[in-house]
Amino acid sequence: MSEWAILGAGALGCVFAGLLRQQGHPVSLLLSERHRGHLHPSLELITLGGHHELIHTRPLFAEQASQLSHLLVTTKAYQVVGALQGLRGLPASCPIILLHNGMGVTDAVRTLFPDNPILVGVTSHGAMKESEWLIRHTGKGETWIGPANDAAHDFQHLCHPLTTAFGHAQWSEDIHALQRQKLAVNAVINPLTARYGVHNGDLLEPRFFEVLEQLTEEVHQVMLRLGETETLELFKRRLHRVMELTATNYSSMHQDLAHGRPTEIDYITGYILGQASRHQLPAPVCQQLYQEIVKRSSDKGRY
Ligand code: KPL
Repeated sequence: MSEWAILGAGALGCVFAGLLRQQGHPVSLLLSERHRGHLHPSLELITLGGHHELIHTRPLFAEQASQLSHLLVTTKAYQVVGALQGLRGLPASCPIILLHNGMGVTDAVRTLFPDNPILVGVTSHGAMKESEWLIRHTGKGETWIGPANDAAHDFQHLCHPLTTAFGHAQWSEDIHALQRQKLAVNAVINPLTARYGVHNGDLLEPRFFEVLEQLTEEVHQVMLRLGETETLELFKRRLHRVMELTATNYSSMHQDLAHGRPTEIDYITGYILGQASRHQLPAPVCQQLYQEIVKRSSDKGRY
């Protein structure tokens, strides 16, 4: 079985490491400098059924990149480029699958690795860190992958091991459309839940009705300009479904802000604002949320 390397030992990366290991794949975790010299502890995964499983992975550091054959990048959006820059020895044959939230990173990765197959992935699995190496899989979701450069067009076969491990993985030639649709959901749920300190499902309460409506419309207007064809009604239905399915989860932005980590605000709300300004669309709610999240992050010294 082929080995998968995971760059980004956050909640989602660790869950994916666990799911791949459960299917017998060797998995290596690319660790950052702060882990050097420390004993590599085992990952403990709390499965959807509540079982605790120890997951054995091979620790690797950037200078060992020449050993990689399949790379899943599960860092936060703002870490992708910096983390990949360290992997100069990556073989040109190694596909790089980018799984971060938000948009605006892929071009830089294409420039860094012009010969590697670059793929974008969109996933709706839920994951949460209980402590550094104790990870909870909080929701089973769908995973879609697709090509982000010419070299990646023949990589449909990667869906097979990923489907077996994750329960679902499908190929999309138009992965950017799916990435955009996920961005639209994140641009509504993430800043609102982070700003108000609530679970995803709480946004369905009447007290959020007005701000939710306004933000949804602003984001939808931008999406239309980006080529999206989904109607406002369908977008609202999709949003509600995500809020219902992830009702008891805290969004990733809520978790980042609550734990004093940097957020992906620039790649989610910031991206929407950039596009709104390019197309001269008003986006006052987006703008206000952006400022509030940035302020809260900087109050915590994280911006
Ligand atoms: O992707 C998510 C995130 O938290 O980043 C959602 C879909 C909002 C689920 O929490």
